[in-house]
Amino acid sequence: MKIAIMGAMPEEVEPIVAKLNNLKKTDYAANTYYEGTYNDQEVVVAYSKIGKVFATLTATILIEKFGCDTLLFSGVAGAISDELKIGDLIIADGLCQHDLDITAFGHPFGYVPEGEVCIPSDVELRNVAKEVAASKGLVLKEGIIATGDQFVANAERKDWIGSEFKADALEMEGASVAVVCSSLGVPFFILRAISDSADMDASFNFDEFLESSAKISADFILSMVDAIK
Ligand code: 4EH
Repeated sequence: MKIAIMGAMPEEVEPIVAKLNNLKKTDYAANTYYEGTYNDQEVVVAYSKIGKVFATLTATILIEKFGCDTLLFSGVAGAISDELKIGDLIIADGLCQHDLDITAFGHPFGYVPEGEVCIPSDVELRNVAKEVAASKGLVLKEGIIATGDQFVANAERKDWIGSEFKADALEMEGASVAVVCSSLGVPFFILRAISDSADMDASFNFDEFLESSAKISADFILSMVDAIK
């Protein structure tokens, strides 16, 4: 087994790269990939850069070039659900693209022919996460995560995404990973810690809590690597 661990921003993967042994850096496709071991488990870590296109590229390379057979995403998200506060963890049971719109042809938001509005993540990995959370006494929320190429800092847009997709959190990469992994038959898992509430305070809160929330997510992902192997 070789586990890909992906984030979007440097802050999201640095706490993970810092704990690897036998580190080997490879530059490929205008990005850097970190191969190494965590407690003897082989992993490949990378941050994609922000947004759906870069995330698609990186997820594909982790699988097709580096031979990863499981993908874990770690990062931060904006909360939609009022139950989610800064630092809280959410795992995606499904991912959708809130900015995908061919409704002019009578299709629902988030849908294109031969695709699906909401792509489910791997049930076994979700169960591992629940066991890890229980063993650490941590609360994990499970719900739909909506992805789009927008930093949402607007209560109206956030509420629309919440009602249209029944989403509890939003970010800019998860659904790309879902499309790549489901297409290639690779089990995947998306974890996010809340950095802001996607409202008018979002950019301010994001800057303040990116590092601390990214670390909360990264620590949990490393515990999952231990639990998987
Ligand atoms: O990778 C992008 C980062 C914001 S853009 C998506 N990430 C963080 C999750 C996220 C998010 N996405 C959409 C957290 N809060 C979000 C929100 N809307 N409200 C970025 C951030 N800093 C510098 C440059 N770009």
